Amino acid sequence: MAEGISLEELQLAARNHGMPLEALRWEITPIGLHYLLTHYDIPAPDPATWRLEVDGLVERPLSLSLEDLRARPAVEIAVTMECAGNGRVHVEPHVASQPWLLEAVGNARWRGTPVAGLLEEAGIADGGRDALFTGLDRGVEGGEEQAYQRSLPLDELLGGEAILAYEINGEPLPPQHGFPLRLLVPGWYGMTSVKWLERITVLDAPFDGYQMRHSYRLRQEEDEEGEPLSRMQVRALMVPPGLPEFLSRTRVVPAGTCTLEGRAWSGQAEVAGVEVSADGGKTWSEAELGDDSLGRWAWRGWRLEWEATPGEHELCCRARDAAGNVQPLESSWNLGGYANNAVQRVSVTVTE
Ligand SMILES: Nc1nc2c(c(=O)[nH]1)N[C@H]1C(S)=C(S)[C@@H](COP(=O)(O)O)O[C@H]1N2
Ligand SMILES: [Mo]
Repeated sequence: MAEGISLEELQLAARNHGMPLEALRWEITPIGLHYLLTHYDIPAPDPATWRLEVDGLVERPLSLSLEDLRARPAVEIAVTMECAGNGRVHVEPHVASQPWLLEAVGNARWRGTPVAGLLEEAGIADGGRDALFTGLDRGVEGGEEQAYQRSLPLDELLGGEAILAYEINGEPLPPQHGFPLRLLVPGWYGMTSVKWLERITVLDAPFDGYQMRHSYRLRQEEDEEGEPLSRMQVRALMVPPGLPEFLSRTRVVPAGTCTLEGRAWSGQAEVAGVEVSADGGKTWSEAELGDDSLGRWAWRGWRLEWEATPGEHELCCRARDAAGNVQPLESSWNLGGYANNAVQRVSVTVTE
């Protein structure tokens, strides 16, 4: 984080707030504390006239009101969502975009109707392979005027647990989270979960728009095709312990037993464990994992009692998942500064 951020980045950061890390204490993130990321402006659709259109390669195009959607089979799932740019500020050289440190995450209870059921009702016509989700918000990015649009393979949607969500934590979606309806794809980075949905279009190939072709790909160079981002990498975060110093945010902790706690998640496999280091990653101790009562798509709590001795310490936490993925100690660079799941480091001064 050697270089400063620009006024343009500050402009983005002031609109798109993160989840203060002390909010990791809540198993379900209260609505106003969940992170936010909106590329363009927040639209203000009229729920009385708003409709969701389902078209393209379908046997029966659908046009549904919010009431129609609420009358369909409903499920509620706890889902941890993280922006693919979380950790961006820690990659070097600096990538100019929304300057996330580590706070672009939240865990909410989302209620809605399964996407699979809706697509089955519309009926996939011959050649249908992918579904394009179009939001109501428009803007200019990379010189192209566009709606925010992303597609997903039908296999992923028909076999998965994606929902069209109209509630978060028991409330109708607030404007900033996609009112009246958003896609929610558990396990995938946030860009997948299109907000302010107005249309689902079945296509015979992945959509080739800006948010697919240019953004959200792991690339080292502009002219490289790269790999599309999909599922969230494994990550643990901790509640910064003790007291913060106002400006620097460094932590002050009294000597003695200090409970370190946080949450861990992975979109690729279940969380298998979390380790904590008090010496910048040289030695590690296994933390105790909390239960998985919120289900597969939500983060897991963890805790460890740390015997804090006077002096300067660098606390780190690192998660691993059942597929064998482990967080790296160092950040690695890519053009978009995406998917940087290097371990969190918290500087702590322990006082007598
Ligand atoms: N229509 C639309 N959907 C969108 C976006 C957007 O700008 N417009 N941002 C995406 C990105 S990059 C993320 S990380 C998540 C953030 O969701 P949240 O703001 O509800 O936390 O929404 C995704 N869905
Ligand atoms: Mo994002």
